[in-house]
Amino acid sequence: MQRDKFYKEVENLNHPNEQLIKTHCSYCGMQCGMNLRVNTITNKIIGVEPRYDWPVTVGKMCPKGVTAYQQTNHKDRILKPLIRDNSNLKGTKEGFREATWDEAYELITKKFSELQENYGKDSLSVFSGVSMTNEKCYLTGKFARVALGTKYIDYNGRFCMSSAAGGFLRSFGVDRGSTLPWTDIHETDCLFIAGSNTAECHPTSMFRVWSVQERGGYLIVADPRETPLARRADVHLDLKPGTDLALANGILHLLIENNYIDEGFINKHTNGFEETKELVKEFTPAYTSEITGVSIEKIIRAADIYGKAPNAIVMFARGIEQQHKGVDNVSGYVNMALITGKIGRPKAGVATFTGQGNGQGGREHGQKSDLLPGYRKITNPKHVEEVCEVWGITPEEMPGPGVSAYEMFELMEEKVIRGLYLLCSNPAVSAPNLNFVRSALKNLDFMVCSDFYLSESAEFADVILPSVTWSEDEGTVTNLEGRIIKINKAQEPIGDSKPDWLIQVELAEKLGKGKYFSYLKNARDVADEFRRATKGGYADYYGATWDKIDKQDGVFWPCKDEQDKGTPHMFLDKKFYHPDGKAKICALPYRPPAEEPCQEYPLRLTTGRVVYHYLSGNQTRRIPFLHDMCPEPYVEIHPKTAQIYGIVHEEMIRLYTRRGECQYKVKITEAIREDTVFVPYHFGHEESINLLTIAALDPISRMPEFKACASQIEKLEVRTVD
Ligand SMILES: Nc1nc2c(c(=O)[nH]1)N[C@H]1C(S)=C(S)[C@@H](COP(=O)(O)OP(=O)(O)OC[C@H]3O[C@@H](n4cnc5c(=O)[nH]c(N)nc54)[C@H](O)[C@@H]3O)O[C@H]1N2
Ligand SMILES: Nc1nc2c(c(=O)[nH]1)N[C@H]1C(S)=C(S)[C@@H](COP(=O)(O)OP(=O)(O)OC[C@H]3O[C@@H](n4cnc5c(=O)[nH]c(N)nc54)[C@H](O)[C@@H]3O)O[C@H]1N2
Ligand code: SF4
Ligand SMILES: [Mo]
Repeated sequence: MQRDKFYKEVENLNHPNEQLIKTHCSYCGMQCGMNLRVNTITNKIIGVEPRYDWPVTVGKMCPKGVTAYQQTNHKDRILKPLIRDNSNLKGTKEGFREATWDEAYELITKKFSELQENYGKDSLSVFSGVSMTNEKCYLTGKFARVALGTKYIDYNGRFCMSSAAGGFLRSFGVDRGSTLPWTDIHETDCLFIAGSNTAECHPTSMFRVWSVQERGGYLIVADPRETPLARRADVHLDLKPGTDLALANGILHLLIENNYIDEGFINKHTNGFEETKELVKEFTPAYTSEITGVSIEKIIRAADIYGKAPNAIVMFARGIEQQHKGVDNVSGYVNMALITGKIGRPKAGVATFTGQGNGQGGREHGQKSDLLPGYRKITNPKHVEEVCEVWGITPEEMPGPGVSAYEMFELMEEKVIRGLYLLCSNPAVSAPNLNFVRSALKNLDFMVCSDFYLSESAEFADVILPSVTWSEDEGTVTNLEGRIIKINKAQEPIGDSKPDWLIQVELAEKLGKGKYFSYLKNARDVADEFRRATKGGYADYYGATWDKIDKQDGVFWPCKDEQDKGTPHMFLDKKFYHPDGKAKICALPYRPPAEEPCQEYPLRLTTGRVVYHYLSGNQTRRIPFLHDMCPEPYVEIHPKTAQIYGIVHEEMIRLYTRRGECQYKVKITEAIREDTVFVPYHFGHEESINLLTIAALDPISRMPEFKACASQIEKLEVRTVD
C-alpha cells in the first residue's frame, strides 16, 4: 500500500504525463514485478521501473527485463497479416505481401478445409508455446480440438518442462514445479542445485541463494561448467554431461549408508524405499566417481552437507531435464528429499526452475497432446466428460491424444500432417536436429504462423498473422513457484495486430465453429471460461479470480473456490497426490547418454543460454543493448583441449556431429570440463547449434536430449608461419 502511494506521488510530481502500469516481465519464469511507464499523451510505453512491492523479486530485474519494454513499439513489428505469394521463396524472409485480416482468414479457412476434406481432420496440427497467458494457452487447446477437430496439438514445453512434469507426476502424483514459495529459499540451510545456470537464467533468484551462504548455510552445485553459481558453491560437482542419474544414486547411497534418512517419514509417507536402497548399493563413491568424473571427496562432502542440513531444498533445471532420461534424473534427485524427509514443510522441499514466463500454467491446461484443462487426461473418460460440458461438445467429438512436439515434425515429413498453425514458438531455431525439422516445415502443404516479429520459423509460413506483445493484452500467468499472477495491458495493440485469443475466436467463426467461441468478447470472458474449465481438476484455478490475485500478490494453485486463499506450500499435510496418498521413491538404473563420445566424435557437446538472450533469440536479438552485449554465438573450449587442437581464443572453427556442422568463434575458458564443449542456442539460420543436436527422446516425457551428444572440432584452415 505504501509503495503504491509512493509511486502515485512520484508519478504525479515528476511525470505529469506518465502512468505506471503494474505488471510482470515478458520473459522467464521468475516473472519479475515491473511497472511499465506509459506516456498518457501518446498512450505508448516509454520505459520501465522495478516493483519493490513484488515479494518474489523485490525490485530486481535482469538485462532482459529492463529492456523488455523495447519490444512493443519496435520497428520490426509485423503490423499487417502477410500472405506468401511466391512459394519458391519458402524458407526465406522474402515473397510475402501485406493483406487484410479478412483475406488472410479466408485463405486459411479455404486451405485448412481443403486439407481436412482430402486427408481427414488430423491432417492439421497446432504447435504453440508458453510465453502466452493461461487464458491463451487454454483457448489454443480448445481451438485445436473444437475449431479444427484435430488430435495433433503440442507445444514448446516439450523441449522445456516436460521432464520435470514427468518426474514430479511419478514421484508426487502432481506436477507443481515448486513445493514451496520462493520467499522460503534464503531461509533454508542448504541448496542443492543441479543443471541450472541460475545467475544467467533466473538472475533475480541469486540474492536468495547468496543469502543462504551469508547466513552460514551451504550451496552445492552439479554442473559440467563452472557457472557464476558454481563458482560460489561450497561443493561444485563438475560432472560429465548426461551422468546425473549416477550422481544422484551415488548421493542416495551415502545418505542411506550414513543414516541421514528419516525412517518415520519413509515408512508413513512413501513407497519404493527398499528397491531403491537395493539399487543404489552398487553406487559407491568410487563407482559414482568413475561414471560421473566427479572426485570421490566431493561426492562424500556433498552428501554430508545435504544429509546434515536441518532444512534443504533440492533444485534443478534443464541441465538434468533435457536428456533422454530427464524424467529419471528428476525422480533421482527428488529421491534425496524423500528419503531424508526434507519436504512438505517450510524451507525444505524440491523445485525446478521453470523456464518460460508461463512454463508452469501453460503445461496444465490443454496444449500438451494428452492433456485437457486443469491437468485432466484426454485418455480419462471422466475428465473428457467434464471438459466437454464446459465446451458444449460430446465426448465423441473430442479428439484423442496426439503425439509430442518433435514427433509432429516426423509426421510432417511423412505427410501425415499437412497443415500447421504455429504460434508463440520458433522451432526452426529451437527444435533439435534442425536439418530434419526445417525440411519437415518445408514439406507442409500449408502453414500459418502467428508472431509479432518475422521469426526464422515464419519464413516457412504461407500466412503470417501479427499477434501482440505481452504488454498489449491482459491475462494471468503462473510463475515458477506455482503462483498465478496478473499481466496488465499497458498499450493498445499497434498496427493491425491482435491478441492470439481474438485471432482464434475470429478464425473459429470463419471455420463454422463460431457457436463455441464467439461469445468470448474480451480477455476477461476467456478468463472466466478458463477458470470454469479447470474447476475440479487437480490444477484447479477456479478460485483464482483477478481480484484475488491483485489483493493477495498472486494466488498459488490449487485454489478451489472464493474462500480458498491458495496453496503456497505443497504437502504440508504429508499427503501426496497418488491414490494411496504416498510419494514414490523410484529405483532408477543408470543409463548413459544416447550418444557417447567415440574416436570420431570424442567431445561432449552441451548447449544452453546466456544472460543477454532469450530462447530462440527472435525477441532479444532485436534489442540493441542485448545484441551489442552478445552479437553472435561461440563455442566454449577448455584451454588444454584448445591446445591439443592447436586452437586459439576467438579463432573460427568447425564444430560437427553426426547430424550437421556449424562454424563458431572459440571462447577459451577454464570454466568447462576438458572433455566438453558448450554453445548457446539463441541464434538462427546457419548459426543454430540445433543443426547439431540429437533428437533422442525421453521415453516418458518425449524431451529431446539437448544437453548431451558426441561432437568433434576442427580448425578451419591450418595457419602458416610467415
Ligand atoms: N538468460 C536467459 N534466461 C532464461 C532463458 C534464456 O533463454 N535466457 N530461458 C528460460 C527458459 S525457457 C529456461 S528452460 C531456463 C533454462 O535455465 P537453465 O536450465 O538454468 O539453463 P541452461 O543454460 O539450458 O542449462 C543449465 C545448465 O545446465 C548445465 N548442464 C549441461 N549439461 C548438463 C548435465 O548433463 N548435467 C547437469 N547437471 N548440468 C548440465 C549447463 O552447463 C548449464 O549451466 O531459463 C529461463 N531463463
Ligand atoms: N539446443 C538447445 N535447444 C533448446 C534448448 C536448449 O537448452 N538447447 N532449450 C529448449 C527450451 S527450454 C525451450 S523453452 C525452447 C523454446 O524455444 P521457442 O519455442 O522457439 O521459444 P521462443 O524463442 O520464445 O519462441 C517464441 C516465438 O513466439 C513469439 N512470441 C512471443 N510471445 C508471443 C505471443 O504471445 N504470441 C505469439 N503468437 N507469439 C509470441 C516470439 O517472437 C518468438 O518468435 O527451446 C528449446 N531448445
Ligand atoms: S529474471 Fe526473468 S523475469 Fe526477471 S527480468 Fe530477467 S528475464 Fe525478466
Ligand atoms: Mo525452456
